[in-house]
Amino acid sequence: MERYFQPEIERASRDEIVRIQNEKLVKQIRRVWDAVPYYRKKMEEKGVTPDDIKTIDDIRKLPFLSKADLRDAYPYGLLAKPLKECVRIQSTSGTTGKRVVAFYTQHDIDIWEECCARAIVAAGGTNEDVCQVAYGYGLFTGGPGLNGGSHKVGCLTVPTSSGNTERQIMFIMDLQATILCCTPSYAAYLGESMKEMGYGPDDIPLKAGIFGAEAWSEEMRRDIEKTLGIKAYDIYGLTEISGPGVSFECSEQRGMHINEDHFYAEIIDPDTGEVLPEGEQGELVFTCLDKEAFPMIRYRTRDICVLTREKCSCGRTHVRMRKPQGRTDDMLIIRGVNVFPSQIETVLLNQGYAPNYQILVDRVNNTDTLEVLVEMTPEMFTDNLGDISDRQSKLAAGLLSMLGIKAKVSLVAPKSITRSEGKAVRVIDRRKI
Ligand code: DLL
Repeated sequence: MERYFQPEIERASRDEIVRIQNEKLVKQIRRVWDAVPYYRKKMEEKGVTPDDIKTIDDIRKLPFLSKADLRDAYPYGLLAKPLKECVRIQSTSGTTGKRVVAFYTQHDIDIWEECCARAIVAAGGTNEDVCQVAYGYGLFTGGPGLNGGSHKVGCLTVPTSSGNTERQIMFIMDLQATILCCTPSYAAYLGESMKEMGYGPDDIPLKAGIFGAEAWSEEMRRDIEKTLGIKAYDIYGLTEISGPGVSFECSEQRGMHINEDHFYAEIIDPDTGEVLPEGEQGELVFTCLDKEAFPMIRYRTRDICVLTREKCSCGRTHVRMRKPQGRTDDMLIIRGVNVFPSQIETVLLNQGYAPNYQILVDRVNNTDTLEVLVEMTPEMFTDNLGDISDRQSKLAAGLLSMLGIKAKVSLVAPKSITRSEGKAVRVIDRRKI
């Protein structure tokens, strides 16, 4: 039976959700106008005042906020509460320039942790579970967010943080952990290590995993589920909007429900800024409806995504987002063709490889080159050059059909590509160096 952490709001009617969103948006915009000169200036430039915002549909009148604004206003320029009311920061490196520093009041931490608790309960978590949190703790939001959510659900929380794989496995086995929270790439690595130590899926006490913070494919999900003997749930979020738990998967595993009583989502055309209709792919934009200290308004995430309001069999009514396909800034343009690392991963996993690969992009004689280093699994490892060459050709053909461009494939020995304990580094683009 499906369980919910906050059933009333998670299953609220559409009308009720819209009523809450209308009310919260009007209040939030008036508050940031009064408290944050940076927002007021941006709104004035767009010719809009709080009086123009009466319902959630009026959100389209508001200016967007981007990473560049965060850089301009660093560190305190977007703070909407006095420092004495703020109790925490979290921070992420971002891909360019200054780090993002996000601020929280106690209220902000409470709603963030509640969102993570919703995710844990959706993955089957109860106060009988032992929940091992192997996301990094500290400035990264993964550890603190899931840790707080796990407390709220009443799980026995095991705050291992990331790394030290042997110790992770020891705690999973000794404490009989039932829920594992970490990045999908680290989950795959833990699975690989446990298999090597002789643990099969039936020996491993875990029943569910809550994996996010990076793009991962359906094939990778199936792989992890099989090795660890669990159901693997996706969780999404970003530091600017709070951290993990902005959206999460339910038992349906068909998209992540956005906690839209707190975070309002839109999809826009990344080139024109035009809001796109439901079902179309574009850039995801979030507005924090009731966050106090760092209330991002129409923040452009750069994540490429699709929203759907199709009814979900889990009973939750909140809008769902598809797995982000990648980020506008992850997208590689190789010989004029858009390539997402997730597409390459899909081809590799479909041909029986593990998700251990690296994508090398370079420019030789003014032409972009794409090379994919792929680890052979121990079972396929061979020194028969003919076999290796056949495998390489098959992978190259799969990549050509998925991407529409040629890639050089190099098979490498098992364990030769560095494993990651947090977000995996998949792409080395030498064109920028
Ligand atoms: O990664 C927050 C998080 C922690 C989410 C733990 C889930 C679990 P940042 O470091 O600020 O925050 O990175 C945010 O990571 O804009 C996406 O591009 C990417 N991302 C996060 N979750 C997913 C996911 C955390 N489930 C950026 N699938 C976001 C794909 C994801 N990409």
